[in-house]
Amino acid sequence: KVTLTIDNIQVEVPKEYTILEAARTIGVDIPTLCFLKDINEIGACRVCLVEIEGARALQASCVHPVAEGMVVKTNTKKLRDARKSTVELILSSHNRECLTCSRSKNCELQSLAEELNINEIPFEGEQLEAVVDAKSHSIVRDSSKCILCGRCVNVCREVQKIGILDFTNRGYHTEVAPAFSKSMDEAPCIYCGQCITNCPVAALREKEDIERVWDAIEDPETHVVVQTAPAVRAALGEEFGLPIGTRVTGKMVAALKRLGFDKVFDTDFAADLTIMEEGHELLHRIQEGGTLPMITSCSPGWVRFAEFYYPELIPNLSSCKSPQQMMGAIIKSYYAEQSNIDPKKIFVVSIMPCTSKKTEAARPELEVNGVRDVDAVLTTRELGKMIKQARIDFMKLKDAQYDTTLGDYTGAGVIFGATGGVMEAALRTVADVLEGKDLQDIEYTTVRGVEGIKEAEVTLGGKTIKVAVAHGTAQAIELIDMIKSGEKEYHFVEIMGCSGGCVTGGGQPHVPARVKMDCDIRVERAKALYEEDAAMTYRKSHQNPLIQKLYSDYLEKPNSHKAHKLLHTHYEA
Ligand code: HC0
Ligand code: SF4
Repeated sequence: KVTLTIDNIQVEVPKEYTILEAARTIGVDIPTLCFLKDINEIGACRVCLVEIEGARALQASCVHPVAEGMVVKTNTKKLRDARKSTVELILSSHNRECLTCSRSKNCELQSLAEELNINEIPFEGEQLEAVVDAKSHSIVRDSSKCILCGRCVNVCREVQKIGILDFTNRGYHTEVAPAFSKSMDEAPCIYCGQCITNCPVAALREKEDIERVWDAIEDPETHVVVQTAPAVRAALGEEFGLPIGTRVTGKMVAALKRLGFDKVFDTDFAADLTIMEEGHELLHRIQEGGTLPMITSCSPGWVRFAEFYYPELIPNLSSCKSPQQMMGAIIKSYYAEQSNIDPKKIFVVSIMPCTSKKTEAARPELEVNGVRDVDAVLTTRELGKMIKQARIDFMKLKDAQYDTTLGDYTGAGVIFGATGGVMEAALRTVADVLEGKDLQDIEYTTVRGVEGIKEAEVTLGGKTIKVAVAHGTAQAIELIDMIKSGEKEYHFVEIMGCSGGCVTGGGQPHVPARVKMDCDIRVERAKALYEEDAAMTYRKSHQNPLIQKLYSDYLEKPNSHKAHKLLHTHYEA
């Protein structure tokens, strides 16, 4: 430990701390811009400057280590002026269309300018011609909004170990873009959107689809059905100022009904359906000597990653479509038939915590007879915007229930949204099938939590099943390498494209870097899901009465011919 003085307050902190961290322990919040805890600690933007007694120049507190006896000042005129000039310089060449910007009011640059009391930009910098790349279904890159902080570059390179984005060109012409200034859809980008949720401004954002959804709602001829992914309920409240980890399932359903959707269903129902199909696929592979380990294929970021970087693993991917797609396929077949609605008049919208889901919904190999399962995908953030556009007072909404038919779900479906959730849900069902009874011990806590790679071994019906879970593509690489080298053998592996799973997907509400310093949003949001699971009557997918009805009325049994036609696919290298 070392003792130092910050703003006349003595503080004792571990010697590895930076000045920035030390200051926070006494409630002194030094402003930052490029800083992203553990990911982008490069001291590049010079906003976090402090004065250190005896040092000649001002120092970047996010990279400067503490030292015994150090005397630091964080709030002097000199510092305020220096920070102000730095931000003014950034703003001078920034596209300042704040009024029409998608990040207005949750832009970290905007809040900083406000905090520093910047009322005018004293000089006009040269503006480079804007490059707006909106070619992909998922992500828009706008160079005129980029402040070259490098946060996205390091997230993609270090957290995801992919490295799509980098600084290109030199000096004044520097830009952050895929190599050779390719568009995002020409680069092997998996659309995980981690670059978006870590961008302080609007240089990276999702491709919005709000208008198309409003049009569908307004069209009296169109029957608009919406489904909500498991993780959305754990984060939507943040758009309305609720604390991270507040579960808002009932209010979300109420809001969707107010927005005018004809039916509100839960993707969790289809998560239960996925477990039925995937669980039986696993048992079949184990019993018939199929390709093992079987690897989940519900995270579209992960599927793209496998296609680009590990095509040899494609036979390992489960043939099950993701819950989002299964839900769409069931809505346009079973539900359409039951409700006597022409499937061509049904427009399926999904609310997803994910940007890659937008591209998944457009994949031609997932279509059934040339018809898309899902017509539009909105992120959690876009749903937040629609609710605000409709001027619905979210906080005043009374909890509402999902519509019946496809709105019932179990706790197993809910936990899909957190890393390890799909595995735990699958184990709950596979265990009952192999043991032939309704087991009571259903919490597989070893696969929960944010540890990089999680493993478990369960002995069921005299058979030992080995499983592993990875989240985020960096961890996926590590796990795959161990499998490929023969160091590890598993029957079943869950991989999600984002660290933490869907709760921290690229479509979830933005959380400023300063908040992420003290709070692991993966943990807080996951808690909301495990809480909902614990409160459910049914916590195993096969116990969902509607799933049982769907099989007896329509699909016959898991992996039946009909189930294959609607709910499975195959990926090609
Ligand atoms: Fe997920 Fe899903 S759990 S990928 O994390 O499997 O996006 O929330 O909707 O499809 O259910 C995301 C979340 C889903 C799907 C489900 C799966
Ligand atoms: Fe990298 Fe993911 Fe962003 Fe693509 S979407 S650039 S893979 S972080």
